[in-house]
Amino acid sequence: MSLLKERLRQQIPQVQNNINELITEKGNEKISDVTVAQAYSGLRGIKAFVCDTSSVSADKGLIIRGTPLLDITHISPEEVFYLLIAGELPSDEELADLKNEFSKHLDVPGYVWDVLDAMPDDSHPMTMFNTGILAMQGQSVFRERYDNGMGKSEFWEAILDDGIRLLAKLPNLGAGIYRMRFKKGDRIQPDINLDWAGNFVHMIGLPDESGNFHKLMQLYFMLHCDHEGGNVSAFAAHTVASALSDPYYSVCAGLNGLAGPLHGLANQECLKFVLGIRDEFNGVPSIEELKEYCWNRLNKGRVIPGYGHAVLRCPDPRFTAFINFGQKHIKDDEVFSIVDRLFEVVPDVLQSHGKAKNPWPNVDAASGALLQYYGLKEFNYYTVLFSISRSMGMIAQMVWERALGIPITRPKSITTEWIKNNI
Ligand code: CMX
Repeated sequence: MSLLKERLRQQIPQVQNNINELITEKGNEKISDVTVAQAYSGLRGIKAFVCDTSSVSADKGLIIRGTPLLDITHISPEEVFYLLIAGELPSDEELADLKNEFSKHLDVPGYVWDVLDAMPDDSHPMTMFNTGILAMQGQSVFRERYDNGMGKSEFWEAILDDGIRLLAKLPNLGAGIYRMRFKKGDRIQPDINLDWAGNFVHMIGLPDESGNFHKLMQLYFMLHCDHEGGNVSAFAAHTVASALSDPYYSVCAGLNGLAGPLHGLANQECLKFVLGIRDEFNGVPSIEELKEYCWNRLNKGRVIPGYGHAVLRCPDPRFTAFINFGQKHIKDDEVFSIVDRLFEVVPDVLQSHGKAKNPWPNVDAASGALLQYYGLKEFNYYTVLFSISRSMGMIAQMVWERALGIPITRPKSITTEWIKNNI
């Protein structure tokens, strides 16, 4: 048994007890009211369920198991996955054990590549990625054990088994899709001696003499890992998993939501926007030129990608972490300079525009500039990277939901007629 599983086995009864006590003590207390306006506006701000892997505070951003993101940007994706699930960073032995678990399951079955190969050449990389995940569903440990009568108390273990297997394969699946979709040559086999991000960099096949692309991907995969439970992808995955659909189905469902331009696809939209500015001005525009460019876009009824957020009311610390990385490693790059300058201009513009509740940059505003610098220029691929990382949070949330026996998600909808007649 993996050390992570052993640790969870010890933790789960204690957490179950604590929660049962909490429900006995406070079960009838109210945590939220719902107004008619909220019922018509994406359930915004309604506190209606629990997610302990991470939380998002309006003025601080992502907090992972109690630690603000900017305090732990140095940790690896494997460490953050352990932290999300176990609530603590792993010891050296636990980390080595987790890496060893991943290294056993790196291979993507051949039939997945055949399925992807049969898709049209212009398929979106996210469609290919999600198809690849779904194609592997037949391998689900959860599904097999459920079919064989597994008891409820064992659900979380099977979810964790599936989660580790799926996460281990995602860098391989993602890198293979990159090479296939953008005609970069044969796929590159994974190397069991490399870490999660290192293997991705190795398999995608871009040169990295400085080692800084590896550093960037470590940071990238760490920063995108989770964003509490109510965002589109986490909530979709949570809902689908609550029907006891296995992690292949549930992660795929979540990632289909991540593929929307208001959510994870904004990272592709954002670099497209920035490159459009560079082409229009033949380089880095002045502050005044940039202001006018943004206003023109807003006046056409279009959003400024990479800005705004449903929960945050401050610059996203994930944006700050990327900007810090850029300032250290690629300060003079033209595209990065435009991103930097947009940060000087857009918040004021959005504030004067008066619509967006949050005028500050989100996670997607800076990442593309960094990726393109290191040679990953195909921006319609970027959401695949977000997906590889965000799957960690979805899996961590699912493990705990099954461990705590959270039932099927089924909020109640009402009709407009009901509101007219009953309120
Ligand atoms: N540019 C222009 N207008 C914006 C805006 C932006 N960046 N952000 C919000 N607005 C507008 C909204 O479209 C909305 O307009 P309408 O009243 O005409 O519908 C109004 O301001 C109020 O929106 P809000 O309450 O501030 O924002 P929401 O919670 O509804 O939406 C988000 C949040 C992220 C979808 C929105 O800010 C947006 O579209 N941003 C641009 C896309 C983006 O960067 N998405 C990535 C988010 C991070 C992620 O999930 O990956």
